Amino acid sequence: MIFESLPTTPRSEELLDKAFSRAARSGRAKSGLEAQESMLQTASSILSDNLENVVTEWPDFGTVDPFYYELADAIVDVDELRQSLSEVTWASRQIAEIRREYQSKMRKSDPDTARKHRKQAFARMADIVEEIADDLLRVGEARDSLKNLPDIRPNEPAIVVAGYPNVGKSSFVNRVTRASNEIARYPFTTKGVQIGHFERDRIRYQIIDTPGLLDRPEEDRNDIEKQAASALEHLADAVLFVVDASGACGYPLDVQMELRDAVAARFAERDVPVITVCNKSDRSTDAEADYYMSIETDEGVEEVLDAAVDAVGWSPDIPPSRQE
Ligand SMILES: Nc1nc2c(ncn2[C@@H]2O[C@H](COP(=O)(O)OP(=O)(O)OP(=O)(O)O)[C@@H](O)[C@H]2O)c(=O)[nH]1
Ligand SMILES: [Mg+2]
Repeated sequence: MIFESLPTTPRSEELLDKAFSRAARSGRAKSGLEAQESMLQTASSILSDNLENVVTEWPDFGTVDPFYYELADAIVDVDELRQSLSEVTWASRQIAEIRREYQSKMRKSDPDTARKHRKQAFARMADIVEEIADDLLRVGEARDSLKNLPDIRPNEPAIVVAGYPNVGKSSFVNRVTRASNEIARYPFTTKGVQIGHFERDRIRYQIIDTPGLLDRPEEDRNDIEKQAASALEHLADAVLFVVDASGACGYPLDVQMELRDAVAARFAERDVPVITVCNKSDRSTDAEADYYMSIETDEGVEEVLDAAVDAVGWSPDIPPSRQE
């Protein structure tokens, strides 16, 4: 997960406290002009290094995988975040600039004048850091909400399981992934997104159950859900659309098929195959589907999995970076 390694973002007061108290300590170890120079050097490098570090661990949103972009954008406003990151970069450079300016002013000056310059430099640096206080807060909040996102990897093949509630999506994911499941909390759905893994021909597949995201018509979704659905469109290499012909799920089949058509149309734009699977075949098979299965009796389940793997179309002999 690319957001996992993001470091904590300091708040402006914390950063200033740290920089100026270290500077005071380094000044106490010396005297005269040397003390003032050392203080300037210490404070400015703590400030500009820390500000730079805030930015460098973030991925470049201009080139990041679209799945991550959409995902991040569903949770934080990426445009605002990028703006704040560039303000922080600006501040880091300003601090370095101020240091250079006062270093040359202090050169060969007497200790009293040097002290005056050093104080002036500190005041200007503090102004700069205070100016970006809100940006640091915004970056810190974004980092906190993105850091613990579940580990979905855009460079591993992904099979997305979609369909109306109660049709047996979770039962299927549980059945094919056994105990290797992880229920992940995403901020845009009250139910957890479930991510399971299974292996075929040494390739690891992610299988993702998406409650609350692809189980309603597009127009019933709010903006954040739309964004999350869009992230899934970027991620999926194949979609299993599960229907329940028995009606036990509580939704008539024609309504389920309408949603299937809408989902299929959306994914067709990205050339992602959508396979229609009629589940609960122990009760009814009265639906036009590509495959029929029953989680209850285990009939047809392996065939559905094979079909999904085929649809993904990865070859075990090609490295992941060159698949597709
Ligand atoms: N008879 C029968 N019941 C099944 C089958 N598969 C699942 N069920 C039942 O259908 C109900 C719903 O299954 P879930 O797997 O929770 O359905 P879901 O699609 O994940 O539902 P949401 O998480 O609400 O979207 C459960 O009571 C299952 O036991 C099947 O093949 N046959
Ligand atoms: Mg479920």
